[in-house]
Amino acid sequence: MKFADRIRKLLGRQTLAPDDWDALADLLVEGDLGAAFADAAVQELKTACAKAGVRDGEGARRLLKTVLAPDARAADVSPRPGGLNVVMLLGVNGVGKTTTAAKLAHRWLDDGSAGKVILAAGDTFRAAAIEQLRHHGERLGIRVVAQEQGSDSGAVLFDALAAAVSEGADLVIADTAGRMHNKQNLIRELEKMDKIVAAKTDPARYRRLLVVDATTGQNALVQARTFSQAIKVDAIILTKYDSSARGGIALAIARDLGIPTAFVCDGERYEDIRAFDPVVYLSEFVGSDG
Ligand SMILES: Nc1nc2c(ncn2[C@@H]2O[C@H](COP(=O)(O)OP(=O)(O)O)[C@@H](O)[C@H]2O)c(=O)[nH]1
Ligand SMILES: [Mg+2]
Repeated sequence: MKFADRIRKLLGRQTLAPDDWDALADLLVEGDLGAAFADAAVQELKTACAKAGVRDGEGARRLLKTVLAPDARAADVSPRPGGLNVVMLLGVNGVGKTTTAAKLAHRWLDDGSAGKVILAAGDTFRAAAIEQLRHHGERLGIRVVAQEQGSDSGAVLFDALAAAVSEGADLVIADTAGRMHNKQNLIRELEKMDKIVAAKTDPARYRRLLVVDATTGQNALVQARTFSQAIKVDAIILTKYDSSARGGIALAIARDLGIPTAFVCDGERYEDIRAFDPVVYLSEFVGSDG
């Protein structure tokens, strides 16, 4: 059953009973809001229902959407014309960074947001990661700037930026490694890469996007906190939304860290990426009206 259908079922009664509120909080936790947020949302909902004289489940369901709306925040991270744009994809291993790099290149070439794109193979830990990006580059007909496995990821970024300038590219999409030996290493590495890009890029054209896997639940929030300590994360990209309709994590990250969501990915094909739309997203979470 889809998550929104579970909400609908729970709030299906004519008159809500006191137990229903607790059950709703539990369900919102299952939807990846996290316990504190779920409790706060239910409290707020109770107050809103009392104020509006709403006693039925369907009325409460609609009001729940209003309660959650401030945390459904979209970000437009499309490349801006008139200069070089850089998108750096961050995130732990396996969340879908490399796949998303290719999806973004495909999308922005397709809709004309970027005329020329370069992919930077910044995940230098694994040879397979470099190969994976090269393969996408071949399929998409775009250049991939890479060095051999084990090389310095900062140097790869540096090369990619130089290539973009000399070729007049509009956009560099940088893949990065998510695996570090420990948190301190990760933070240091991120800071270094960030400095290299920031030194050469207009701040309005530089986006740091954290990729999180919707199936990992509250872990994604922990990852967002860790990455935010090292680098300013401009927006989230939520992947694997196809295998989990529990989208509360994007709301939880926005509430906790103030980070909006740029895209939602729901499959492995290039086309399986869509701009985050708060209205659509809340409807998928809580159910659509009408
Ligand atoms: N179902 C699904 N699979 C995805 C999505 N995004 C990525 N994947 C898959 O997740 C796996 C890891 O992706 P990859 O891009 O290599 O992750 P990375 O380690 O962060 O670079 C691959 O098998 C991808 O095909 C998505 O939105 N939905
Ligand atoms: Mg990768």
